[in-house]
Amino acid sequence: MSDSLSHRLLRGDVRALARAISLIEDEAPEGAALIRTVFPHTGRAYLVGVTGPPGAGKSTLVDRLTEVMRGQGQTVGIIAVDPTSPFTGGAILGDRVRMQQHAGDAGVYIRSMATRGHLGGLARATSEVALLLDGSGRDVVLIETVGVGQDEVDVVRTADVSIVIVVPGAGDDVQALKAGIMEIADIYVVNKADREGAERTVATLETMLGLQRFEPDDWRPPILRTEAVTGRGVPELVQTIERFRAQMTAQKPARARARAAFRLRDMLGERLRRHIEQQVLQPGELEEYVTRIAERKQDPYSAVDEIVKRAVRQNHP
Ligand SMILES: Nc1nc2c(ncn2[C@@H]2O[C@H](COP(=O)(O)OP(=O)(O)OP(=O)(O)O)[C@@H](O)[C@H]2O)c(=O)[nH]1
Ligand SMILES: [Mg+2]
Repeated sequence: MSDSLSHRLLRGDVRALARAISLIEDEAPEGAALIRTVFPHTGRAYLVGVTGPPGAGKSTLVDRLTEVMRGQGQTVGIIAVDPTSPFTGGAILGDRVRMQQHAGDAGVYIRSMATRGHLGGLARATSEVALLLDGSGRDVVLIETVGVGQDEVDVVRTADVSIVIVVPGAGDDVQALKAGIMEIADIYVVNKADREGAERTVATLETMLGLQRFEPDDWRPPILRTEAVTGRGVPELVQTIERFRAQMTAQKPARARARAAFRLRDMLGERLRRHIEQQVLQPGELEEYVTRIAERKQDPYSAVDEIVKRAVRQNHP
């Protein structure tokens, strides 16, 4: 079943794509087989991560980027990683409405993903969906995420280029950026440049960048100003993305390796943990360990030693 599905997907069939993404989202067993078949045919799409605080204008900007890229004849896939809990879903609707202008354009495929409920982690689910879009022949995949948690940072890490959006007057947000987002930013965008304080925000970012060290050949993240609502500054942003892509060609193998290493380690950890929870420990045993550790009757190091020893013994009796 999933074999013919993967072949239809590889030919660019949109219904097969939608079905395949659902399998990944539902963490269905067919998903792994699907990824296996599609994987050799991927690596062609350019993955653009767009992150920033809630309401920064990410969706509006993604919509504008899509407009410009479509104008260049590129096909686009959009993954909107939705920040709302599964109980509201308000923003999903918002995104849909905002992206109406691309409805009916077969060159644009939009998919929202919930942030909660991915056992294997949001970053993995997102990168697998990006892989499917890549395999189905999309030239560009735009990934919108709210820049808050480690999960979201990991999502952006899987992109080829990371755009970090900041808005004027968000002094605290700019400070908060330092935490993890700054190290992944390839391009800064001060959106809502029509608002007061935009220049001050640019200056703050400049100062923060000034504290970082760059070698002569390094890419120094540029700071752009956009007005997503009117589209002002968006063509320049697209040009900057292209410039980054061109300059990074030489480093592509290194980036690909880093990403592959991250993914392999992540999947190994996940697989081993699941194996131990399901095949080594008896039902309820994990909770017993948790209780002992919480009550300080056992330390976590010796608990892990014990469990790992049992796992090894089980496989080498
Ligand atoms: N004044 C001004 N408003 C903007 C600009 N860009 C976006 N907005 C408005 O900001 C609001 C939020 O825009 P969205 O695109 O939904 O922002 P978002 O970052 O996707 O929001 P979440 O996905 O909910 O985190 C909307 O009302 C937009 O119209 C801009 O350049 N200037
Ligand atoms: Mg949005």
